Amino acid sequence: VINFIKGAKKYSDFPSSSNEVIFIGKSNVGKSTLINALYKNNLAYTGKTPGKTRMLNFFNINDSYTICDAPGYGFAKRNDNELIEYGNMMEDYFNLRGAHCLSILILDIRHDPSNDDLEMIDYLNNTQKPYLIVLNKSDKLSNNQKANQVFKFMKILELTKDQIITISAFKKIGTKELRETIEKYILK
Ligand SMILES: Nc1nc2c(ncn2[C@@H]2O[C@H](COP(=O)(O)OP(=O)(O)O)[C@@H](O)[C@H]2O)c(=O)[nH]1
Ligand SMILES: [Mg+2]
Repeated sequence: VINFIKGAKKYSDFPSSSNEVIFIGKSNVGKSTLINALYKNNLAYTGKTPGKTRMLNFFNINDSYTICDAPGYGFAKRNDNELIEYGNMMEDYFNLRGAHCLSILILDIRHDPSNDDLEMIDYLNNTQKPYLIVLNKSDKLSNNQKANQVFKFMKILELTKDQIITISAFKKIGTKELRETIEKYILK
């Protein structure tokens, strides 16, 4: 069974879990679309209203692991209070979550990483927790453009080709392979 568990903003409200995957990225990069493509239609909320998406939303994947849909960062309209709230929530998550945890950082393949993206990557490097970089919206580019962008991301992020996964959540290209990669990691 794949189902929504709950939304939570602070550590004491997080559901218990021993294996977990968290999906992180800017607003609109396709986090919720990706979760639905990987696991189940209409599982994660993909609308534009921020309300529900301002918390961490947890889902149960066949009782074998949990996934977490994180709110998007770098949203221009967010005020200081919201930014502090976001920061505190993510600090709680990364500092206190004991679960065997894998982060999936989603970027838009069409655009260079923003300062917010680079800060998040820095942060993940500092937590020393494992993460995968996923380039989404590949359906928007030609094969040539895709190859150029992957090369650019490799240089900017100082990663090798196999550390970057290219997908289209919308067209479900590369999503089966991504789920296999996630499960190989999280269930070992
Ligand atoms: N063309 C294209 N659009 C996508 C893709 N993934 C997501 N989108 C669109 O991008 C918008 C934001 O998606 P959403 O999943 O809500 O982003 P989130 O804010 O990161 O959760 C929606 O209009 C999606 O249909 C993709 O792979 N290709
Ligand atoms: Mg979302």
